[in-house]
Amino acid sequence: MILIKLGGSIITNKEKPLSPRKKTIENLAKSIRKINEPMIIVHGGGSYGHYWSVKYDMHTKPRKYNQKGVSIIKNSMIDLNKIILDSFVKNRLNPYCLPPTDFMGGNKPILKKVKEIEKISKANFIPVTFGDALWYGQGKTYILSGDKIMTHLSKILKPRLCIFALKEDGLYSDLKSKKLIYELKNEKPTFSETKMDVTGGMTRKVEEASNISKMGINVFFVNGNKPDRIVKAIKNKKFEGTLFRGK
Ligand code: IP8
Repeated sequence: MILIKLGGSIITNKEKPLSPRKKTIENLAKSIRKINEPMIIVHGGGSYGHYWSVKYDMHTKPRKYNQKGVSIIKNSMIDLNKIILDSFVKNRLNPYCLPPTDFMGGNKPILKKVKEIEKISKANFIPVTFGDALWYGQGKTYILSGDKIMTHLSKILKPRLCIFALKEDGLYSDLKSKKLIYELKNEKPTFSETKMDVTGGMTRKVEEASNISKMGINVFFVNGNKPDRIVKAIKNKKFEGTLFRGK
């Protein structure tokens, strides 16, 4: 079984509020069709969830946030999720929509529910979940990042590998020359980031990727604009991107 995270910056245009990149989503769906192995898809918030989270000042820390904001963020994620699901259905992928409320209790994954997701994926459905605004308890809510979901699912399901589809080729050792880092083992690169998401952008992604690789699972950062690279990483062919080596 494999886990694929479709980053918000690849499935939406982050420069423009509420703008899905439908052609890219379509291309991703077409490539995903070439994968014949059980998988789970997680997607990010991009110019949907992040746009509203910034507007309503909602973050990953559980707090009593503006309730109208929570509702609007949740609604926007449903809108984005529906676009992904429609594209998947059109490409005969049998998506099975699973909002994170289906397997999260507060900020912890529910073991039994997560194990059920694996069964759903092995029965030829593609479970599709996403980062979201979630109930924490005692009147508090928080933003759960799709990247964090990747770590939760990995810990319980131990996938064969994880893919993060980004809008860049991978991690660069130098932003100016865009020199690609091909492989990392037991090391966390340090880099500066100017534009941050409410969930922590690339810093968060690197954090979760290295957490997952420490579980002995290979994690690939791949350019989602070249979705064949996702297929290559999965099929063990010559791969272009950054590998966080877990084994
Ligand atoms: O883009 C965050 O998910 P991410 C989703 O995976 C929201 O960090 C609601 C901002």
